[in-house]
Amino acid sequence: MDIYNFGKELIVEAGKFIETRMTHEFQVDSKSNPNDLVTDVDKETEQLLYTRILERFPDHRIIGEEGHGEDINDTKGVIWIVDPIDGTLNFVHQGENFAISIGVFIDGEPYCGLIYDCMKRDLYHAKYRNGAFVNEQALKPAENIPLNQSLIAINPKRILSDATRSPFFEIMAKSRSVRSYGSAALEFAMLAKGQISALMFLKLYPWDYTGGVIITGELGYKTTDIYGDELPLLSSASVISGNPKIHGEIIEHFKDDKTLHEFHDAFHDL
Ligand code: 2AM
Ligand code: CA
Ligand code: CA
Ligand code: CA
Repeated sequence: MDIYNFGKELIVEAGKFIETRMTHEFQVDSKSNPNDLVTDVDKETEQLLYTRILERFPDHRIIGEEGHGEDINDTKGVIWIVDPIDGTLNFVHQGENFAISIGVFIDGEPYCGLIYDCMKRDLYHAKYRNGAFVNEQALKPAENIPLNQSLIAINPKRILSDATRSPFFEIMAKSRSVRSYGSAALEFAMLAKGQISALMFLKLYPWDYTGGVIITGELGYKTTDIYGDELPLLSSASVISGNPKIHGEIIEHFKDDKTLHEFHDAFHDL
């Protein structure tokens, strides 16, 4: 079995693990601040992914939100970038609207992306240059819907900062309306389904976006940082993703270099 098919089976297995595990008690702790939560289920699911990948492919490397791969500082060989639960606040408060997200890279080049909405049992998947699917169904290519006819998704807490407010509020005001679902991976899945036309996320990590970038990239969606540059695999970045038309419209708001740098520094203080 190749890495892609192995990954698809693994993410579904991890989804079943979460579904069963969440019916029992689990501990909830906070990380960087009282609203940044992590549970035993996040940690145990990351451990399951880590163990299974290394059992099958001992020479692969794994980067995960809950502590794996912090020592990795090059992109040689096969790297799995995993988020065991994307949308932990939804997991804790709602028991749904979260996903497992995986991006696999070979020598720094995209290989496959996987997002699993465990509670809906929807698997979004793409092997680089082979199209993108939800379960068995092919997803449709991006349509160039402009900002003023679009729903766009954001991460609201970051946008509330005085330093970041202005350009983001302008973009939001120009859009048809704004949504916030609390899981970057699921918001990429919504982009892939054409339910929203763009997402703007200030300061995400590779485990939040790599799966989604590979899947939506197959459909012609464009994803960059706010500077219009390619996203990193080993550090955080602010993410603008959308059809090529709306991506261009959004990026236009950040074209003044000086402003851009000020905002970027501000995100990293949040
Ligand atoms: P998480 O649930 O895996 O932490 C919520 O709007 C989105 O932002 C989720 O994808 C969430 O991922 C991510 N997120 C939440 N808190 C974050 C933080 N402190 N730093 C970076 N990303 C965060
Ligand atoms: Ca988290
Ligand atoms: Ca995440
Ligand atoms: Ca997570």
